[in-house]
Amino acid sequence: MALNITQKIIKQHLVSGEMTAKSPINIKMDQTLTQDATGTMAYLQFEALGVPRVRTELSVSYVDHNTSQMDYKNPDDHIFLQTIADKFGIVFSRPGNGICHQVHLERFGKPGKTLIGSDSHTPTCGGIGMLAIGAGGLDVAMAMAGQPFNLKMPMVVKVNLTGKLQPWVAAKDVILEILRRETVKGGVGYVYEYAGPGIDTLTVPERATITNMGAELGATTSVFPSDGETKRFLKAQGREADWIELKADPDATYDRVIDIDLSKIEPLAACPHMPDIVKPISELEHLLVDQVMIGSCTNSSYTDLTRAAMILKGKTVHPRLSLGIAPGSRQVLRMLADEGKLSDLVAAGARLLENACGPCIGMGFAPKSDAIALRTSNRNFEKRSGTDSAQVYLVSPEVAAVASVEGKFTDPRKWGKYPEVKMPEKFTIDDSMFIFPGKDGSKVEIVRGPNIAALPIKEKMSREIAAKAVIKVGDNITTDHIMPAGKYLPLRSNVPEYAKHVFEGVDTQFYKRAVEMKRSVIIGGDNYGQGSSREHAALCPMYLGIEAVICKSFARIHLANLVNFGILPATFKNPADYDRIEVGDELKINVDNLNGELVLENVTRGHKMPIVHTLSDEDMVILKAGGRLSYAKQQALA
Ligand code: MIC
Ligand code: SF4
Repeated sequence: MALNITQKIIKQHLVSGEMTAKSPINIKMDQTLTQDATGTMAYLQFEALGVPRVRTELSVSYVDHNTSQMDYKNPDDHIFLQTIADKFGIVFSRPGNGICHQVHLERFGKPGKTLIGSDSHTPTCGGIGMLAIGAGGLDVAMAMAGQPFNLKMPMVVKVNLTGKLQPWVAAKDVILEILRRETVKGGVGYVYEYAGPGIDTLTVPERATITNMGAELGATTSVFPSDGETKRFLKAQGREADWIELKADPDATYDRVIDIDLSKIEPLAACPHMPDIVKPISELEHLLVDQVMIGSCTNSSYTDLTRAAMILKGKTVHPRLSLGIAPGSRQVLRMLADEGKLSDLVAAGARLLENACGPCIGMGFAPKSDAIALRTSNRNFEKRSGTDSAQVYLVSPEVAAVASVEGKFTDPRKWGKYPEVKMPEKFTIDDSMFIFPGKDGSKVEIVRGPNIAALPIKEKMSREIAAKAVIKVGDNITTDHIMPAGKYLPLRSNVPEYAKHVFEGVDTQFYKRAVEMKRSVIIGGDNYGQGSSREHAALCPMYLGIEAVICKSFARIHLANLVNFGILPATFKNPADYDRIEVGDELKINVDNLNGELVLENVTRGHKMPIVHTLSDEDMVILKAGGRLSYAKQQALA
């Protein structure tokens, strides 16, 4: 049977299940990655599983989110991560080495392999033909323990690329065009697989920008073929031996096809506050710009920053704005420095930020009140930048660089000659900031500072959920709404403290109310939990006594995280029933038989409404046990 790339990789890694759309499958994960903000929990969970050593081909622990070190909390996390990596056989990427997705693409990703990462932008490595999936930390911990990853067999969209990008039009504009068409929830349940002659015109970093931001579609992942261009990239990284050819069979079939003529795309921006509110730059030229940031895992490659340097060379950033640059990795930073491009950027007035996530997740470089900020990152959710009233637009490095000189949105096609950047034949290779684990970790002491709190675990699910509606929210609620990051990010290893900030930006009384109610239920709209993989958006609500989330529809990773932490995720069978519940209403759900018909009773208003779920048999057992960790422990004991 003819197969597409997604099916080929899944087939090679299938442990159990039927490869028919939407049926539950288990696949073997070759590699894992974590970053520090989700990693501390993932490793505490791994430790709780009692497995002496990781059972993957490769596991890497990156430090890139919490790097500001305003007090002991971040460095405590770092040393915990470093020692636990050594103990369990994990490669540790030291702070200063770069953003996990950029570094993994450069140094470790392999075509045809599977990767699970505790960060939603793990699909970046789809740019070199990996099946790379973002998940909660607990799913990554299970994969490190050698357990297969459980997911629904995805449907596959063929994105048929033809033509060639015009000068000043970038890979970022391609994914923005796809987001404009498909929306932030259009990709749920799908893999976006790139095909067609247009592929030959895109370099690996460009492909990685596209697969990175495929996360914003809600997709399971995105993947490009592994071809001659992939081989050139791996060769330039000194890793030619990691290359294999990978392409879809000529008569492979897909569930859906979208056609994109690259030559027709124009420079675009995602407007506040969603990545799918996309407009051409030419329609935004009346807007003055107060801040520009070039960086993040979407657009911080050598080619991105080199092009920005070429645009800015000999110019000065406009007096009304501040330009921050954050190269994606130490490799990128060193090459820019060695080639004099860093000097060009700094001479133009760019402020050099650390090669880490930084402003993307609201860690520094916040815009001023009401600012219009142009960023090359992937998410412009309200308040994420750290400034509640800021208006963040997502753009390509080209648009960002031109705007930083002009002080306003400017269609870059007016700027003159397009700076062509050649892909290097050899990247600067220096793996000295990785710590490779010793052969035997049994003697290694794990260092735990006071910021590493114990892991909360839920008790078994009772036969009936009797709880109050604690909050009612609308559509497209992101995990940034549920569990704000930014200034609270250092609390990731301390659930009792972090839980005080659940839903803070939406409703300042949430925490108080949840504590008073003891047991409660969240009512949501469509695409509840979109965005990041942060399991704290389930773990902290679980800690506050949330028993169920009932909404119109869920985002994939968040749904899995709710199950992992023993919270029932269900949807209204009749979406109009959403209107029949208000905050404070007393609710009951008989969950004795999760397999049967579930009814949500609004005791306060005297309504009964059917609710449904998409849980697999295994998910149901996990929920009953009080979450995946409780389940794994109970199994281990048995
Ligand atoms: C993000 O971009 O929102 C993050 C911060 O990288 C998250 C992970 C986290 O919350 O730690 C993600 O994308 O999964
Ligand atoms: Fe870091 Fe931003 Fe990428 Fe998340 S999206 S991994 S915060 S750079």
